[in-house]
Amino acid sequence: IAVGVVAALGISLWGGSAMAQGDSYTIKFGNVISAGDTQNQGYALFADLVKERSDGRIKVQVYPDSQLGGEREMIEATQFGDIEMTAPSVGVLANFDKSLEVFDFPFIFEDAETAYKVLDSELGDEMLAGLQNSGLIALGWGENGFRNLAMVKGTVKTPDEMKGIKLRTMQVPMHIAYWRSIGAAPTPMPFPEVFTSLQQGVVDGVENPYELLYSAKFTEPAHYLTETRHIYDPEVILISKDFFEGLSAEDQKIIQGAADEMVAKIRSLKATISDEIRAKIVAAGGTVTDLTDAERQQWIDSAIPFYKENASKVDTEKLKAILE
Ligand code: EAX
Repeated sequence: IAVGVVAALGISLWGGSAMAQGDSYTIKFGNVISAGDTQNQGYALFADLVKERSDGRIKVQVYPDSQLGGEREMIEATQFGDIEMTAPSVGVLANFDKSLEVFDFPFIFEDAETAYKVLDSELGDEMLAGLQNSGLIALGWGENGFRNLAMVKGTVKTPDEMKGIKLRTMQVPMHIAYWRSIGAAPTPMPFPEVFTSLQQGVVDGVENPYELLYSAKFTEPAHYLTETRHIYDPEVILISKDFFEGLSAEDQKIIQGAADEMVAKIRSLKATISDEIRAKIVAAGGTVTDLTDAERQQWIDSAIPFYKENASKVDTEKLKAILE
């Protein structure tokens, strides 16, 4: 999303700044991701670029590791301007803007390249722009990645084996509906509660990209992993709308430009991290199981009843456009 798009979205770049040209200020950027993970490497680049290009006037203070709370809480805090920025999973954000629910359909993207085609299209831009109605400006699509299963008691290979399994999910209605549709017992909770829930046996498993499973230490209790790649999870880089619109045009350009570079960096880091972390999980004693083609097909087929039930409940035009 270039500055041109920001302008096209009708954001006033020139008038009525609450923040005068040349002011110094701090942007608080909260996230649940571990410090040092690829996302936070991207956020750190963003902070550096913004500082450098504003000659030190604009400081971005990143708070990783759920220091400022869970994702829903931080989205609300950003809406109200208690913090300026956050970058939640798209599914959690879909609670605030239902048009994003189309990304919560399992197996909709086969690989990241296909996902990028959609995210970087007019459709993707439109979805980001729609967040203005929720008091948020989306600076771009971040990336969490493909989500895989991690179980405590043993490997799950087929969707049938999910019957009765208590699986921690995000607080995402479409995810909950899918897992329920295959007979699992989805247990939604915010990210900061997951580790303890796994340890205490409140849930039997969790699903997340390898990088987060590992850095959040979920793979210690849940070390039976299966590469299901059931959901591609883009994150959205958000900044408070009131705050952003109060900035000078110059500062808006600095922030948007740095965000564009952050997104590019995150994508390039994500291209290899999954395999690197997978190897680390195995080295640490975890079991990682690939699906055979036939098993993968069983997973894809398992989602058909869910699609039938839910395709008409979401933004059907957008869903169709993505599927095409
Ligand atoms: O956005 O809650 C989750 O499982 C997410 O993957 C995490 O918060 C990163």
